[in-house]
Amino acid sequence: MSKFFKPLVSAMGALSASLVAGPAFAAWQLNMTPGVTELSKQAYSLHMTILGICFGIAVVVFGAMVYSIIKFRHSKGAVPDTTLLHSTKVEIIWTAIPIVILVFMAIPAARALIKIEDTRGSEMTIKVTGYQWKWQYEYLDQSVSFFSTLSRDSNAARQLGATTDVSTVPDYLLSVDNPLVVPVGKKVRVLLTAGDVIHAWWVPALGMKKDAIPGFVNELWFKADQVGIYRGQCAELCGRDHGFMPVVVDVRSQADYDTWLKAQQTPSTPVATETSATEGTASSAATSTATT
Ligand SMILES: [Cu+2]
Repeated sequence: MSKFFKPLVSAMGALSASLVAGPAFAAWQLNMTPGVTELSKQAYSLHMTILGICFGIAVVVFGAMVYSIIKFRHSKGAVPDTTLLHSTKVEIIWTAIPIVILVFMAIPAARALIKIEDTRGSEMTIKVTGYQWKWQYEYLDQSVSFFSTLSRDSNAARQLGATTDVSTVPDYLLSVDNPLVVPVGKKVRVLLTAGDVIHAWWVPALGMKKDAIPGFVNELWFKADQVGIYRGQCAELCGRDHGFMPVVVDVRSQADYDTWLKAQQTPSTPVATETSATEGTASSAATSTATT
């Protein structure tokens, strides 16, 4: 092995070993999550359809290429075909086919995009404000408002010089003190903004991610089909502690949600902590996995 390749190969070996040995590998998953909302499922099926089309195109194009290279090689006495050069018929065919494919893909994609933007018929609205480095949730019309910050155990374990083994911290860097609590099966409209710099509110299982921009109000909606806790992160590099402002959405049954809401509206009761909820379906931003 040459002087150049030896360190390269050992570096690649070390890299692959670290990838295999890393704790993230335990949740190794190639595909995106189908999620638990109507929109996330639609995005997932759209992704699978288009992936299938791309795969089909790749098989046809590379198949034809490999076949031609082998079948019509110079050593077999192949003579270049000049009839395809500047042929109007061929030009029309190889322009029309991709157009048809693109239109075929654009129809379901446009349908999904229109649905994503359609917040009509929302049953409740929550204003979400990003700050360095926490989220504020305000339930408009319910007079409930609270901040959501990184959970105490994750925060202690992440400090420089901390001796805690982070693998022992439950949902390390993906848990908060006060999650966003919403009822299952309700169309929830989220109004997004920020108080300082640009953040982005992202929960993979809900299929939604949008920027929270100071001075602007963005909106998104979701309707969770399953009770559970869904985790995400700030997805816009927002400063030093960008990695320490996770998003946790606690989807509860209507009855549980009503009880929680009533408790919030009683002034002396502190907001429910994440640990008080039943952990049903979980999704982490790091793995984009939803399991039941
Ligand atoms: Cu942020």
